[in-house]
Amino acid sequence: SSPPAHANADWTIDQDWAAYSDSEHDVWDTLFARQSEMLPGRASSAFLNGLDILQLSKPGIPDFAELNQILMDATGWEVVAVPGLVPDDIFFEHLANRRFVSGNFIRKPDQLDYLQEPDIFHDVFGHVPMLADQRFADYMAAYGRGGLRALKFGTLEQLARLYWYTVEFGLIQESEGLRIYGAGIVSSYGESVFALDDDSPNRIMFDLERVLRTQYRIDDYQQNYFVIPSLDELLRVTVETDFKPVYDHISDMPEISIAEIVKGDVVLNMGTQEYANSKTGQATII
Ligand code: HBI
Ligand code: FE
Repeated sequence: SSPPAHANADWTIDQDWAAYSDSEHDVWDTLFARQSEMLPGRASSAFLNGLDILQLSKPGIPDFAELNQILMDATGWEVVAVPGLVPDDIFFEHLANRRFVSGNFIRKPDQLDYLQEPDIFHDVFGHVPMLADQRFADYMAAYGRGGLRALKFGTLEQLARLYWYTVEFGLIQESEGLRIYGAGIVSSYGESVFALDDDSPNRIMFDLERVLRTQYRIDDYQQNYFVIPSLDELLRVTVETDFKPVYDHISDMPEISIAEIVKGDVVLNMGTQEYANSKTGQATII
């Protein structure tokens, strides 16, 4: 498909920051206050550092020109405005070139908890703080390059699961405890609590092949979350792995459904806060 008439060939548009109304800035401030209050002790240190470095606590919707001065210096990334969802090839091309696309619109006051397309609060509050971390910044650019390859191989469905279970809904094991870093969680009031505290979902140690085989749900909180041991490890695994042989290897394996535990999974026991092999029960040191 081709970009709307007011957009550039790469689907970017002017953020037009001066056009936001007072009530739109108020929606940002309301969402910001609610999320930032609960995130200490829940969000990863990388995310909280990013909020701080990027000065996102300033009132009102961030002005990308200002934000980009800091972000560029930190990791070489910039945020560009788009009208909404963009085609996959355009999305990956931007990521590979260290441009994160953000919707320039904000949800209405009666949609604080639910919206269909990612708005500026999800995109900027949820995603951009992590892009101030060098390891995550490099991971996202590598993901963009991987996306362009996946389009050629016809394996976008598999690769999109990696984005879903890390960038959108990832958990990280820090020395102080389990933390959230996925944008879909940190930008959601309900899921920020559910993902860490609720007894029902599984928290499974990240395994690349396992994640690429796992379906996901877009209609409700996740039932399976994947836990990375560190951002260094996430970056290492993804840049050191040639995904083509992995796609080939899993092509005739069954997909894994949204709430399933399979042989080999290392799962967090919420009672003991220890990880154990799901079948043998043997404890795992991480
Ligand atoms: N466009 N604006 C926008 N934001 C996204 O997160 C996005 C997109 N287009 C495609 C896309 N995501 C997905 O197809 C990829 O995650 C695979
Ligand atoms: Fe997102």
